[in-house]
Amino acid sequence: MMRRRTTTRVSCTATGLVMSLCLVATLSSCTGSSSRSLERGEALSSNTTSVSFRVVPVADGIRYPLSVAFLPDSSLLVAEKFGTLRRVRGGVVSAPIVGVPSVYTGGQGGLHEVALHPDFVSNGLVYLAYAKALNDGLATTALARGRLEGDTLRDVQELFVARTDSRAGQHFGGRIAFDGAGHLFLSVGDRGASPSGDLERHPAQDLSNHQGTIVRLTLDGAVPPDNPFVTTPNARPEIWSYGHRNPQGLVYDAASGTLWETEHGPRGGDELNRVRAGANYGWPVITYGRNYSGTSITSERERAGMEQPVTYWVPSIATSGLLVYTGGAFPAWRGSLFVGGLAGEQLARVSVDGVRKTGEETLLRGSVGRIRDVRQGPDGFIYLALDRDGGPGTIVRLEPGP
Ligand SMILES: [Ca+2]
Repeated sequence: MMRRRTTTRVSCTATGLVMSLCLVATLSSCTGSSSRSLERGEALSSNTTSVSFRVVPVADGIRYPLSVAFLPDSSLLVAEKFGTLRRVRGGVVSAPIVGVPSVYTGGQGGLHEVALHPDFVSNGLVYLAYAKALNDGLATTALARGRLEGDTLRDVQELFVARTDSRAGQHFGGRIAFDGAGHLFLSVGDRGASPSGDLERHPAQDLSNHQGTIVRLTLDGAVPPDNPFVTTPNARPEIWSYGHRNPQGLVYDAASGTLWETEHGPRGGDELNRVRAGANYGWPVITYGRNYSGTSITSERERAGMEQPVTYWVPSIATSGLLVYTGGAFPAWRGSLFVGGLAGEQLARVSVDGVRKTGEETLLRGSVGRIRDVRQGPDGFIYLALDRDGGPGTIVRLEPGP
């Protein structure tokens, strides 16, 4: 493996990794001449071309950001774990946007995703995926949309409530992707159901609930008539794929017509999957991970009728946030997948030839914090939503250059 070094610098006079002084200032005031190394920015390259970039602060004053979406005016919507949605404009963070549905925030539950309708410019519609409290202490994953007017969300409609009813606080999934052909995909986690006993009867292998699935809906929340299980007895007709654990990365690559997904494995076994209609991704019957205690879940790594991941991570990097890069700022990275890591505090760049992984390098290892979301800005820069274990959150972006 080749080992190269990418110098990651930020032109900023603030001290400390959090860069709090610069983050609240405008970018222009952060471009002093006393450049310093933000962090080590070491890139471990494997069959890839190293690219020089710097990390530039965009905003702080955010608490536990989970998801970021760009508005046409280049301002940002930021979804925070504890159920608030804010707008960031010119580095200034707004008060909470009014009208967001009530969010269940216990355990890992929160406001997991904000995404704009493909025709947002004409209809102003914004989708939210979130954990929703039900009766009797139960919670599940839900999808709603509303029309953004200024800093208010109006006419909010609940479009889908997953059948995952559980008192567990884990594994809500909660990512949204659009295929550009009138459908949206929503990821739903397995709600932490124990991978023990008869693994083939685990809820993620059971089509009568939504645990551990990607669902496919029309943009209005209806079931598309060509979904794979609409005629299967006892199956939920919204299901597009199943056998997932906790999918917290989901992106549709329009160029190749591919839906990409990342999911958290248990101890080891985080996965990047190419999601196909009706396919079974195997959890927990097959996995490259083990129980957190170190004990074995299964010795099976593959089985006929179950999909293999395109790649997997052992040890886990805790995959969260997924981007297919198509911008002009980093031509060498065009077509690459960028995978955010929580526990791993790193950004994985995975190159693919459409189906297979052709290379991987690790960026920003241990240097910026937990990466919750990865997005491409209208400027072609790569934006990261960061948190430090639920503490102060920041938005930064990668720009080309030394
Ligand atoms: Ca799998």
